[in-house]
Amino acid sequence: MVALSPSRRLRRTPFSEGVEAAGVKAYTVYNHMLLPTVFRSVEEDYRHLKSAVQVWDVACERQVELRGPDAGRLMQMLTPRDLRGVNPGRCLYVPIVDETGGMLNDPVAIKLAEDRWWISIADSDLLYWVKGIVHGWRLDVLVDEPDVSPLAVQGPLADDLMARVFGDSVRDVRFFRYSIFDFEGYPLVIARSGYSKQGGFEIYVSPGSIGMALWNALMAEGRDLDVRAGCPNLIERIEGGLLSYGNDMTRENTPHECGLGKFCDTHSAIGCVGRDALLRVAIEGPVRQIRPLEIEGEAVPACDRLWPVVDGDRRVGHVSSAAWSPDFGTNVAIGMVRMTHWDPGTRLEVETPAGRRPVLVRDTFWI
Ligand code: THG
Repeated sequence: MVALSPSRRLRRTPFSEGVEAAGVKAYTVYNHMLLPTVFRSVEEDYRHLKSAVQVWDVACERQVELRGPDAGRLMQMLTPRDLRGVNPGRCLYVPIVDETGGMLNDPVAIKLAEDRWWISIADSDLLYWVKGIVHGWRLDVLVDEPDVSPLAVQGPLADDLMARVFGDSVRDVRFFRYSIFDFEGYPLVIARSGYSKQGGFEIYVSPGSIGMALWNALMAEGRDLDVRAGCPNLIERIEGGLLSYGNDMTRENTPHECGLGKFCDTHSAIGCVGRDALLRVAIEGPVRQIRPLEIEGEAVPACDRLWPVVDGDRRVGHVSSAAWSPDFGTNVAIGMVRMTHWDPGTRLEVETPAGRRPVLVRDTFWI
């Protein structure tokens, strides 16, 4: 690969200076912002994530803030997940769909107050969809992108590191809940969440001007824990079945095809965009769905386009993400498979750039 040309469109983050000092080796672009993908090597980063603690610049998880009397009504229009009974202090993984039931984003929604939400978005320009709905329905709510930059602390030693910086009470934050903690006089939202299965926190750093002070404090306090700069790890996220919008799903897919039916309460989500379309697909059930797939043979190259999954000469699905897993000694993959071929144990083939390989449909992800 070649270098990325800096420009105003390709946004840096409040932590970019720390990321560069830590020796970042590769970036991707996510929500028009830099997102590190490799520090030492994907495999070395993976090993370290599973054994120590890492600090991740995930500022690219931009917030769409909803503020005003109609914020709650708008949030429920945006997702088929039932939000009644949700109180401030909660984070929720919510599918966002268009009027056809097609996935627009799969963010984490944070309820800050009855009249205030953050939508912590995956890689699509959700702000424009939200502003369009507000304008079309004449809702009384302000929508914008605040100066909030998530910093994730992930790994088995995350609690120990966070307790040193924020005090022991940070250990009491429960999964997908948040509390407010002070850093140098600034109140910060800290949630137990993050894009790994190793456990940890996400700090919603605001304002960005304190970003490097917090980054440096975490690095200094974690020295003896072997804290390192890290980033979402391809191998670990596939093992854990964490989906990537734009890779594993797009507007072509319904939440049910993505295995996100458990986050849809389409009957009770009155007023949500796409409800009629989803009621139909919820009754019928999807005819293809995301599955964990094991690709046999040597390590496969990076999956930067869909790899056809075939039964003989018939295309029955595709692989969208794949990586060699050192822990499981096989290529782990995420794909979409037609219902005629999706039963666990089904043996198919996948057309990779390294040739045709046997592929096994699994029951569950690896972790
Ligand atoms: N954290 C925050 N914002 C984000 C992400 C994040 N925005 C972009 C992207 N990640 C959104 N996608 C996901 C995908 C999976 C999860 C969170 C965001 C996730 N899933 C858990 C799982 O599948 O095991 C838990 C889901 C649940 O039980 O509610 O965490 O990571 N702030």
